[in-house]
Amino acid sequence: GGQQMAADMPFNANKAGEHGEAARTPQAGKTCPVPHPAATGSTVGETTASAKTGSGVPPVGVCPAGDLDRVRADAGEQRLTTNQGVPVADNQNSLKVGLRGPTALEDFILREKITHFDHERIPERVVHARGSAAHGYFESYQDLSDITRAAPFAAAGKRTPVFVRFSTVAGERGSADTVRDVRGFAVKFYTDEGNWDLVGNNIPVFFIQDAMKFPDLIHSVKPEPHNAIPQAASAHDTFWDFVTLMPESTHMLMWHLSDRAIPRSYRTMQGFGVHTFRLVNAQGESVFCKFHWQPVGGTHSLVWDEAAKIIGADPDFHRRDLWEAIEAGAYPEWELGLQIFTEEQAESFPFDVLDATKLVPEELVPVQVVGKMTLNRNPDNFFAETEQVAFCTAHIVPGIDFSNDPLLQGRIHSYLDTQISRLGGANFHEIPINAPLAPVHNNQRDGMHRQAVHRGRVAYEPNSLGGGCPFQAGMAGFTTARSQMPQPPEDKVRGKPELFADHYSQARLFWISQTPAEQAHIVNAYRFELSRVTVPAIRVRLLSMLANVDPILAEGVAQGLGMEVPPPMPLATDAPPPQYEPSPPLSLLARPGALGVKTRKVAILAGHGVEADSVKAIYAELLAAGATPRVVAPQLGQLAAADGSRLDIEISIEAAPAVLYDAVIIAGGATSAAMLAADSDARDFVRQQYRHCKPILAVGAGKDLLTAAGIPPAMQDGAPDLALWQVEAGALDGALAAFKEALAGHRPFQRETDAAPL
Ligand code: HDE
Repeated sequence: GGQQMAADMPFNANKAGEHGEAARTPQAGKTCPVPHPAATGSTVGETTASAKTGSGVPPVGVCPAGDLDRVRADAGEQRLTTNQGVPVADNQNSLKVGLRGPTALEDFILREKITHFDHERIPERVVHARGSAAHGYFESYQDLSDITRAAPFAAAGKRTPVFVRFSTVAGERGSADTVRDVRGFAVKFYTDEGNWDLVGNNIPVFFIQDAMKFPDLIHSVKPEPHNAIPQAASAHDTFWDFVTLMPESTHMLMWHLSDRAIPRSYRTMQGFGVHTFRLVNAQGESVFCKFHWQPVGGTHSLVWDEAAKIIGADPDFHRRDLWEAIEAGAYPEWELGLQIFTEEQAESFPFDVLDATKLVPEELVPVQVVGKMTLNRNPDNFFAETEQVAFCTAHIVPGIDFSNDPLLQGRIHSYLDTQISRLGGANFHEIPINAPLAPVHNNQRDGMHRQAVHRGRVAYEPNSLGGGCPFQAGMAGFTTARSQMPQPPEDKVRGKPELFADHYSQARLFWISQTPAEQAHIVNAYRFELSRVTVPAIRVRLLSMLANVDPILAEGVAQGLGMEVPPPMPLATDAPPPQYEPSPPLSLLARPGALGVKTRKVAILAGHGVEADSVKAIYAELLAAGATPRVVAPQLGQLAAADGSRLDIEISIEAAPAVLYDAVIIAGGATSAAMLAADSDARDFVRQQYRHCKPILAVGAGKDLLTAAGIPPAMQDGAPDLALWQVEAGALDGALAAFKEALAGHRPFQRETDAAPL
């Protein structure tokens, strides 16, 4: 049959019919006798990677988000048609007046195809254009109805389908994943009472306090308008010009310049609702709430030199990582934590809870874990789901309410508004990925691309002709939170509350809560970004800002820029600044995570003459532990092992360089080690793994590569703290156990050297 032939033969069998007289009779019609995998029925329970697109229906008892089955299209066993369902005989050639003649205007098949193609793109998101998403579910650990009537928290064990999109902010849709940037963390809950979008970031604070400044912020960070440079980077004049004129951004900048902005994976970042929200119970009583997503896999980041190199080696690094983890059945998980506090408590805090540049320290209000989110299914189609999903902060459900945070208030408008131009009209809620699972009934009608076919003559309320339907839900519907505190009438005013004027205390809190390695990374990141700035006055302004945060920080950055620390920027308030104690949870190293070595990528570097037995043993052990080992060599093909056997090379160094692995094992065998030591790519591989503080295990003669790469001998010899081991093949067990432990944990930053050790 055709499919069999197509699979077996490296050419297109339809080609023969395209030429000369044969063109008058199209080739044989049906060419797909092999049942398509999707046509063979249910794949429930399937957890491993498969040939089909996406990863099927969710394996656990929760309905597919948005009930997508009704719109899933699959061409298996189907004939090709136009958009009007007309069968197409020939999809290779346009209709010509004679074989060598012009194309006929009447070729409606060609015109439909090209016209559709011409309109395939929609505007990308004005921010957060680059992203990746997955389906899953949220499971509540407990019944929270005493504090909120929000449907997902109605009972212990209750599952609510979710669709989650992660993103960078500044880059365009095709930009690289590992740039220094804030990451979006947007969750759409398809609840029984309508959709709730928790549109957060991986950083708990923001650059600005008022929505009025958002277009300015984004215009400053986006590529500069005259030459559209640079792509997806904050390291340029306009960004630093703006933020150094906006001291309220100081706290957020500390996070932005920390390793939070270069995560190892979407799976290893926290998420935050950022703003203060309200939770409301059925009695209308409300409390304030901050939302936290805590990755079960722990918080892990890259180092800058590595992140920058990954931009070249694999621009889809985070997209691929998320996709592969889900296909491998290593479902990413986050626990949802709530910080709950009353209005009275909020009054007593030394900062304003309506100020999005401030966080609520966990020492002040502990995070209470209330449920877990699991992502267990990749989208079937990137455009239909990931691109068309429309998150709106205005999408809240009964039991959730806004606070008066002026940044949040502006967002409530912006998201709905932006979808109208991005998705081409007011009916974007009917696009399958956006459609709620809860039924929709109202008197809104018509508009571009309307899908629903409303019946009856009534499209107004009150009505008697429709029996008064749809009727108001009353107290069963959405109701706003009542404030417990008396609210005096106030004049309209453009301004900010007093406490918004403290711009530095929490920036200092962040700084003093970091480990020395994290502090060094922050200093280096400021140095890098400000070195890219060309206007000296901007650097001076930045230093005067940092002088208000911490003298060591300001001094470190000044040294890196070859400058003196100038006098501090004038403060916006005379009020004595609050003093904070260090808050350990603000360090990335506070969360090692429970993922272990699962999905961690390990390169096994080998050359001809390798000791095949130990490679196979290591490979099997890593695989059994859930890690992803790869035999890496200077080029593809097979290795001739020392024992005469042959070993398949899985990938070449060129195709997958060091930065794409979490650790490296240098295989044993004197000839193999000598071959690698003579190869500059192999030496670079080890040098980078060393410099980026990743575990290194050299088996037997493999240590010769360490020496050739210039790793200091003192560090080579049995230094568990440094996650660097040399062992004989016979004594592998202990070292491999220690290696795996290091692979699961945080990096040994004491090994970090700014320049390569050679
Ligand atoms: Fe957004 N933001 N934002 N933002 N934002 C958008 O909506 C906006 C802010 C965030 O995966 C846009 O659909 C304003 C804070 C995420 O589809 C737009 C203000 C936080 C995403 C918009 C903010 C976010 C967006 C662009 C200040 C963290 C991606 C396309 C008042 C709490 C969602 C779109 C996705 C996207 C406006 C500030 C998170 C234009 C006006 C603070 C994760 O509506």
